[in-house]
Amino acid sequence: MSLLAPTPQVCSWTQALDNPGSLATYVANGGYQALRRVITEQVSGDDIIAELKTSALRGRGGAGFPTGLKWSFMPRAFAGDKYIVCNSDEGEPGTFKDRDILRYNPHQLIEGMAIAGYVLGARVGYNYIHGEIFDCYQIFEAALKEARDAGYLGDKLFGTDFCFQLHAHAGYGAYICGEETALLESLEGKKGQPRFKPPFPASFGLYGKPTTINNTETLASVPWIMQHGGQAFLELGKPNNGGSKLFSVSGHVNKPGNFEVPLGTPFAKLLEMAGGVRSGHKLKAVIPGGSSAPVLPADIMMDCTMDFDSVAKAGSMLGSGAVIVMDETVCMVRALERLSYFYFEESCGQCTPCREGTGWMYRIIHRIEHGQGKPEDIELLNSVAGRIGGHTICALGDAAAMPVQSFLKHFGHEFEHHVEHKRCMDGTEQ
Ligand code: L3W
Ligand code: SF4
Repeated sequence: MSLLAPTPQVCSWTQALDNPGSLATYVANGGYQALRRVITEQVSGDDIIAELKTSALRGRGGAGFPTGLKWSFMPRAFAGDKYIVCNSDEGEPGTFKDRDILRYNPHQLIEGMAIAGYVLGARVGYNYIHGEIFDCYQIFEAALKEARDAGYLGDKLFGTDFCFQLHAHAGYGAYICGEETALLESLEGKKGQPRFKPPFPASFGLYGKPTTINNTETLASVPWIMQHGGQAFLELGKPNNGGSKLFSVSGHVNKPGNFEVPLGTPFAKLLEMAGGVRSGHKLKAVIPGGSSAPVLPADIMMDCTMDFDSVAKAGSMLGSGAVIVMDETVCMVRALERLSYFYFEESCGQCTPCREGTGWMYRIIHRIEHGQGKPEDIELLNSVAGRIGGHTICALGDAAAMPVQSFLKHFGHEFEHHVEHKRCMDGTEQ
């Protein structure tokens, strides 16, 4: 499978193809055939969902929820308005994969969304694109126009009665709008604040109507599954973790970037593909799934394979597949201070534990980092983190608490050193 270019096995897609994201390139490489087949042969929604379940495709936005199961929650017999929404609100620190699908392979996403519309009985879809990647919004808009002009979107597709309209929507850059219900609120023109769940969007979604929301990479994986079959997709990866996946590798590596590898690939192999740890330095720690995922020390990561179940077993989350690599020069107190500030800034403020707790955590870490920490601060930090997780409307609260708990668990000695000596372990004054 190739998520970043319409041709498989293209590693350096921008060099290999003149215009990788164009409709002509996509169609020349088999694009829109899956959509044509399912619509003209009237493949049943049940069969397509069964294929997705066989594929073991799991959500690529962070939660890893099984896509076939999610689609099965939609009341498909319901004749009223229903929606398919793509979450391209990529804002998780360390994550930069969905924007490259939008840039280099937008038609694969459009095809995946149209297939989803057909299966779920949605005649309208929206792609909500993060505000800070406006170039991607423009590229996606241009691809939508190409698809409409060529008859892949619109009324009576391929001469059948199926109609599907797809629109792009530019967000304004708030991280919280990547949470699915905040995204829906924002799409409705309201303040982007998460709703209580349940009800889940499958029963009460956009404008209160049944809605399925999937991540960009998830939906872009659907045409390949429809072309090659769920079993072939499953076999690309491993049981319960089908397919290949994009990993955004950043930090202290020689060749940061997006890498598409089968789920189950050893972390050591992925690190090697990213050029290894920058020369002369040693691996210290890795955040394997975006900033919300717990950090893991080097020895645990070097024994870990990159799939949802293995990373969970190792004590973290595969999340959105953003791999943040840190070498031995990183001060873990400084790194956590930076992360905590992000969650403090991005909390929407609805829940007291998150609104107040993220501020408390940031201020405690800030004073530890800046030589004003007190011995009781470390326990206080753990206690505040423990009172946020599981006590909020949405996962941002957990996402803010988990890094704190994992940094203290694996690198607590660095926090103690800062408190005791008012400086980093490498001797740097604060
Ligand atoms: C109907 C049920 N639907 C679950 C649906 C639910 C959602 C999906 C997964 O958070 C994570 C978060 C971040 N009936 C259902 C049901 N669903 N039970 O299944 O739900 P959930 O609540 O497990 O996850 P979530 O709220 O979607 C996502 C983590 O991802 N994360 C964030 C990444 C951020 C980006 C970005 O910036 N683009 O990807 C990274 O790790 O912390 O834990 O659709 O409706 N009974
Ligand atoms: Fe808002 Fe935080 Fe509550 Fe989520 S957990 S709804 S971001 S205050």
